[in-house]
Amino acid sequence: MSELVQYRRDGHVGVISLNNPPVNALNVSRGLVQGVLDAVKEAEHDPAVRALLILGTGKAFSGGADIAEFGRPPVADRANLRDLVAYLDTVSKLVVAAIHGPAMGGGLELALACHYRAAQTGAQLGLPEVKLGLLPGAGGTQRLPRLIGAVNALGMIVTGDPVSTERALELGIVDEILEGDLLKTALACVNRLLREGRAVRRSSSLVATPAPEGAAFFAAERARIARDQRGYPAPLACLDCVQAAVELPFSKGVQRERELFQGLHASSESSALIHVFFSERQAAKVADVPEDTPASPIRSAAVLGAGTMGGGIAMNFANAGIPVRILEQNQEGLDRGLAVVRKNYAATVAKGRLSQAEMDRRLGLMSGILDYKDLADADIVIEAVFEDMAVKKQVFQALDAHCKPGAVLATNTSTLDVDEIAAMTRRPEAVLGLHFFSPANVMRLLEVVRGGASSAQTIATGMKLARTLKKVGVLVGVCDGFVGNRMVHAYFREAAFLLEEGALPQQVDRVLETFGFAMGPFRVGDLAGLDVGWYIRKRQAATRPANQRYSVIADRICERGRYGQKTGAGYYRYEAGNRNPIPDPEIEALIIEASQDAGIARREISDEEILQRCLYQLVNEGAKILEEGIAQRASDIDIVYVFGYGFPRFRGGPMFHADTVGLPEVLAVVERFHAAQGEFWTPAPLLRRLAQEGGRFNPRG
Ligand code: T1G
Repeated sequence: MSELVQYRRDGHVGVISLNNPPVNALNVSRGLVQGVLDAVKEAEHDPAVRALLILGTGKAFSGGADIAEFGRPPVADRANLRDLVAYLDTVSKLVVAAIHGPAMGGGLELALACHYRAAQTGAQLGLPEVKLGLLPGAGGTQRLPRLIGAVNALGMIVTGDPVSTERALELGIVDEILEGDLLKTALACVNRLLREGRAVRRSSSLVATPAPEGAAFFAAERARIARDQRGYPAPLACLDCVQAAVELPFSKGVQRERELFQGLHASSESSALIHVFFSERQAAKVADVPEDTPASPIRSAAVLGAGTMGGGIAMNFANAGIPVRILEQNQEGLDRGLAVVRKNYAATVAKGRLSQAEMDRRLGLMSGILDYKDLADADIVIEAVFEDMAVKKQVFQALDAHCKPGAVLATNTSTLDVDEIAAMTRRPEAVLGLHFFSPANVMRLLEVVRGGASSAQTIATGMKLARTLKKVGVLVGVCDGFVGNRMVHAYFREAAFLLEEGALPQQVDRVLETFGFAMGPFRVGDLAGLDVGWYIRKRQAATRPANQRYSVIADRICERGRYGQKTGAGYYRYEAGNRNPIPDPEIEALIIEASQDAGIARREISDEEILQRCLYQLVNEGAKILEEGIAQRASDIDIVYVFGYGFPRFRGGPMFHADTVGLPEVLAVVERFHAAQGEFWTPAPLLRRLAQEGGRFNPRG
């Protein structure tokens, strides 16, 4: 028996325990699955055993197949999950799964192949394979519809979202709820079932209840999924499997599931989604700050500035149950800011995603103050004041004077030098950047900016706070724009050059949206507000080299008071109350004039060139960021871009995408643009080195 599985007989019950921390991933190569199969066979042939019990040790029943094994060559003479569930279907004795914590993916499929399922409250039961670009590949698409019907099964499998124990009981996934010690209550359950003479009940023998609309249900769902999940093949394959569960015998349905799984397993989308899954977790690790580094406890917080960012940041603390004060210069600003917060919560309540009581509870955790003295007992203070260095410096001098020793002082700056800000205090070791993304109460990315003086404890506090606020924290270094904004600056700059040379906003946006971005660069600009960038460019004008290429298009648009959606017009025109971008001849004329003024003869630009120039600016800048140590790893850059800038998850992030294309190919294109376009295309040395060595930004897992 593998050390990953324990087997023992307790009375008439053969108890099989999964023991593969942290989540009992159903590993094949190290023999966990084989161990379970061996235990089941031993129990099946032991006359003293009348029933089997399968459960997980630690915090989970099982998090599913071991994703770390994907992409590796299959291991010979080791049973896999399909072998195990197939054998379970032949076992003559009652098999009970006792579930606690996550029973996800193959873990739930293992439970579904048992005859009876009992679960503790607080368990999570789900088939999230679709989120990895896959589908449940161990019979789940055939067993779940037979247990809970096609409609409910399709909902779970296509969304990949887990259900609670109570919901699983309602649906029919779980047969009873266990209260108390898992093993004790599970054994009592099995012995009771034996006394009741409970028969073996194979989910594979049940009939899947079809949708009332019959096949029309699947046709309608297929159209909806194709529309809503463009670029993702897995959801449609999931639908095909559930339809097979309704229309085909079990064995045929399992074959269909296997065919479709293999197609997805080989897809670049799945590789990308698995890369994002692991990278999101890897980003939480800081190479030179061990995971057991003590973090400062955050029991109360304060935010400076009740504007859009300040209010959004404060909501994160209230949402996490942490009391938070908001400091403003005057009551009017405070009232305005708190009114926006209240409106945001009320909108969530109106959508049914938050109860009124919970909204009131969260608002009760927020209070407004006007005096720095009231910051004295805050464990952390985050400033979100005007993006101006002189203002930030004043604020940090005041914070240093009023905040208690040990308080962490954070700046929400998106581009300014955190070290310069920290130097205004007597506690630079307690200063860091916490760069939230607007809207701060929605966007999950949080760039944790380590200053040169930031202590390990301060960094650990920032990374732990990201988890507490349910953000994806990525540690970044100090430079203009850190990781995300530095890269997006290069991306927008190149998009503007494309306009000068012959493209129009609607063509560039269409190309990037076809690639998978939710919005192309010009629609993003109109949404975020063009005046933000305009202000930054004016600040940078003084230091911009005179001979450096610069596009005036965005400035000229702003000079006409066209800041985007908030003014009803930007790169596009907008009808009142409608966010749909309408190409505007006035902007086309402005662009053509800018080309003339720049002495550029406009030309037809191919979609491929547009895509390569926008993407490879990201990749080349990312390579420089990596080489300068501003990001710890390429996958951190991918996470910043997926969670903060809408890079399509099924492409894995800019650096993963470059690896997928192949770095020699990327370098060749960058060098071609360098020859044609000059300065902004100098290949990053790391890109060149890796391309020449046959390397990757993200080493293979
Ligand atoms: N395989 C390998 N490692 C896994 C894993 C898995 N399935 N699930 C989690 N981990 C690692 C994770 O990388 C992290 O590692 C640690 O465990 C803790 O994870 C045939 C084909 C189970 C709800 O998609 O949703 O089954 O960073 O921080 O917040 O049909 O992990 O510590 O080194 O997320 O308590 C389908 C994925 C697989 C579930 C626990 N299963 N996991 O959440 O911990 S495909 C999934 C989760 C499959 C079959 C198919 C969550 C969790 P490290 P964590 P958590």
